[in-house]
Amino acid sequence: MPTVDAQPGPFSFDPDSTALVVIDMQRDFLLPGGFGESLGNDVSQLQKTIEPLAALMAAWRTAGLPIIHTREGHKPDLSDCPPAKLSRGAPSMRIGDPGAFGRILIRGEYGHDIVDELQPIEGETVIDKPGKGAFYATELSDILEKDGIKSLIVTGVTTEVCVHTTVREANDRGYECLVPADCVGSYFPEFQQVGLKMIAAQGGIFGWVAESPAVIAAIQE
Ligand code: TIU
Repeated sequence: MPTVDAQPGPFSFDPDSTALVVIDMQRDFLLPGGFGESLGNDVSQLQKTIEPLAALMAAWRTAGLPIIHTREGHKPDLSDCPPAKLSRGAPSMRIGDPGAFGRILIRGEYGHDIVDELQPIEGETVIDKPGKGAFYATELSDILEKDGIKSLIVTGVTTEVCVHTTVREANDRGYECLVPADCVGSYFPEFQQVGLKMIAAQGGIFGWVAESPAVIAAIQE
């Protein structure tokens, strides 16, 4: 069984029951001039995940293993956006407002879609989620159950928000989660560091943390 050198200890997984989950690598969060940057965030902190994640996705595809992509966003009429989420932020920057890449976080808009480098290929699953976690109000549980998935390699942005929420949701549902540190990103370096520590602390309270080259080496063995 492939084994990855990880914190708090080695992570072993059966490739036949493991999916790579790529959380919210969307233009609205990652591109200069987009929603994330308009909120005052440093998007370069997220952009550095693109290259290692592209390499991990390529190795995963070569091994013939499943990739599940997620996108955070809402219906054009915002009927799936709770008022509390909508009202947050500066009034000129609300979800649904016109942004540099179309209406912010609205399904079907250019900014809502995944960055060019990490676009899904045919046969891969794309989950549109209205919340931070990938399980809330989505078909993810059904898909994982149908495919016999037991372990998740969780990547994407942002570490302390949608990645963390998803790892926590997965943890409560009995999935083993490994987070490759170089394939998750936060706008805030201190949240990146502490967010990763929180996953592996207490003997792996939410899961394991590793570097992506170790995951790639494990599936190529
Ligand atoms: N995908 C995700 O993390 N959504 C966010 O809103 N993240 C922030 O850090 N704002």
